[in-house]
Amino acid sequence: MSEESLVLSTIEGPIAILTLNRPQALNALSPALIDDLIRHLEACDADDSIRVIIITGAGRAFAAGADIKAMANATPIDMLTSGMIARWARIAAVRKPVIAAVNGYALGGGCELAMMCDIIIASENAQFGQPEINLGIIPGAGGTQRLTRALGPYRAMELILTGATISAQEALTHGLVCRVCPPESLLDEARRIAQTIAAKSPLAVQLAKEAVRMAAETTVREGLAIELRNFYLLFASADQKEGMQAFIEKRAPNFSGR
Ligand code: CO8
Repeated sequence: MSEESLVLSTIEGPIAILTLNRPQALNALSPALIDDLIRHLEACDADDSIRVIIITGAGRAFAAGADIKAMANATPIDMLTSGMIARWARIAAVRKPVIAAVNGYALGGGCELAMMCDIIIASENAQFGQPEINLGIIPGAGGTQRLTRALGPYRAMELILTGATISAQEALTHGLVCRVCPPESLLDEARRIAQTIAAKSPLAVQLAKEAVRMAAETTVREGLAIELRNFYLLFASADQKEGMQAFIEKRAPNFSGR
């Protein structure tokens, strides 16, 4: 683990823990930090030994947003040509499951980053919101779409227009997060979920992730078509044969990812 890095990477067997590491700036997502995060995510995606990725933040924030200081004097052409926002799509394109362990503020781009992950768990002191309106802008990395799908149009509209934040508990009530824990057990809880997923067939996990994503991003008809295609496809895998044979033989399956 390199201490100077903007993103610290710890590998624990099949689990990679990526820690956003600019605590003095509440992990504000500078272009360099985002680049580093994408580099780590894509390396994990390409590494067969890693099955689940956890993203968390160092210090008292998950991420307090895109780096305001890096954007303050930007022109629209700077924003466009730097690819500053476009490259965020590579975070959402990771094929392996990504768990956001939100340890504090998840605001603006930080909330959008959490929502690009597949599962969000939060510590009791976490806060979520899209406060861009306070800066004279609007969310630009998916906040208007993903928060609206998570909270419903009326609560999301209120948050996005007022810049207010919600607590971890409210996020839990709305289904934005699936678990709230004391800060000291947040990472262990993320590890527990990750270990459970890591024991499944990685092929089934990836194809399930793709199909569930379709539910949030396309029509039911398109989603059903992808679900069915992925369902059929898994019958070509050794893991499907192993999973069903293990059930019949009353033993634990040993999934190979083939
Ligand atoms: N960008 C840059 N620096 C930040 C950011 C940020 N988003 N958030 C906090 N910091 C810095 C502060 O400037 C401060 O630095 P310094 O010590 O040098 O003055 C340090 O972090 C600590 O912050 P505070 O002193 O403000 O800490 P407080 O506990 O008083 O307040 C808050 C915590 C409430 C979280 C406060 O820091 C805050 O409001 N932060 C900004 C939140 C925000 O507006 N986020 C949205 C940013 S815009 C955005 O995300 C758009 C995304 C668009 C897509 C991506 C495009 C690339």
